[in-house]
Amino acid sequence: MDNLIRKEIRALTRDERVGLTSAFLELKRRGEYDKYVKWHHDAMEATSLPGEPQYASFRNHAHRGPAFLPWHRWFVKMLEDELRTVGSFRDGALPYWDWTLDSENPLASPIWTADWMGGDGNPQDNDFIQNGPFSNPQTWPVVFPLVEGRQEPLRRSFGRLASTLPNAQALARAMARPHYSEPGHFGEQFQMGFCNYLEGWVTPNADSALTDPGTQLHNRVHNWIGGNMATMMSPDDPVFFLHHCFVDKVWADWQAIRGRDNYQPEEGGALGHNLNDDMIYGPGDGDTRKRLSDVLDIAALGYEYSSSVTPQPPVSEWEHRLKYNPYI
Ligand SMILES: [Cu+2]
Repeated sequence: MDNLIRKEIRALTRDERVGLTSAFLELKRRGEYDKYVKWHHDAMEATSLPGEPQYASFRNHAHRGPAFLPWHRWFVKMLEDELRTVGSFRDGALPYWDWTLDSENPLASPIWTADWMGGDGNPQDNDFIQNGPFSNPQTWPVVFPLVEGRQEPLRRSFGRLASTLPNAQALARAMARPHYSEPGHFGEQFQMGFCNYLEGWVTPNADSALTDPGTQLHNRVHNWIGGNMATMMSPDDPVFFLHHCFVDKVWADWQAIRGRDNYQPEEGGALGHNLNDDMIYGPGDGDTRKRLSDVLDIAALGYEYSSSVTPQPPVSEWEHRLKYNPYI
């Protein structure tokens, strides 16, 4: 079977967009969506619910460490496979949102239109979003924070927690890193491995070429969107998956340069972060639970990425890319 081709959000037809948003709504209606929110929540370090591990050595199993990329690769793939069980998305592939294309004018991104993912929240009304396919709490109830019986609309707060989206220059700084991870393997600002860089923990304190203050890249996108996206339950907002699809593409692009099997550490890292460790706290159950080493090859998982984006980004973006593109 041919690989699925994941395209940039701007390259989808209107029918493809509607097919995708309808499939998200159908998974929610079937009661199959919120398990993704729970898996993500349970894999995170900070705890907010009774009965969760409180001991100091408890480590985040999906973030702030090298498992970040493979854990989320499988998380996104499982969701994509389940979306494809819905008729409207039978032949679909999840699109990626290249947020660097929108860094100069994030509010004008086509992703926020009412026939795509909908727009910003209303600060006068708890940051609840006002339009789009996910604004109706009857059809897109957010169960927050996974407390039985409590539901509310989706929240966003564009630009409040971070004032800008990451730009192509910041992304190129990550792409230029030669090692997947570096000794220590913790998500702190002087650990300059590719994965830590892309997750966003390397700040201008460690790389003065970065122009935005504070947290970067993947983290910054969560914060710029705000609302549910800035919580442990960030998959409550389906834009999570379009964001993480791009993060996954960036990793696949880096793997094409540096080698697919260039994962570190092989051993000696935190539990759940070594090459042959199982992914902890999902994603998946039983046969769908994977080891990190099972997901290093996207072709073996049945998909690839289209690099063509329509329309072309502004010239200045391309200049950044040409200047820093490690292919050249
Ligand atoms: Cu995550």
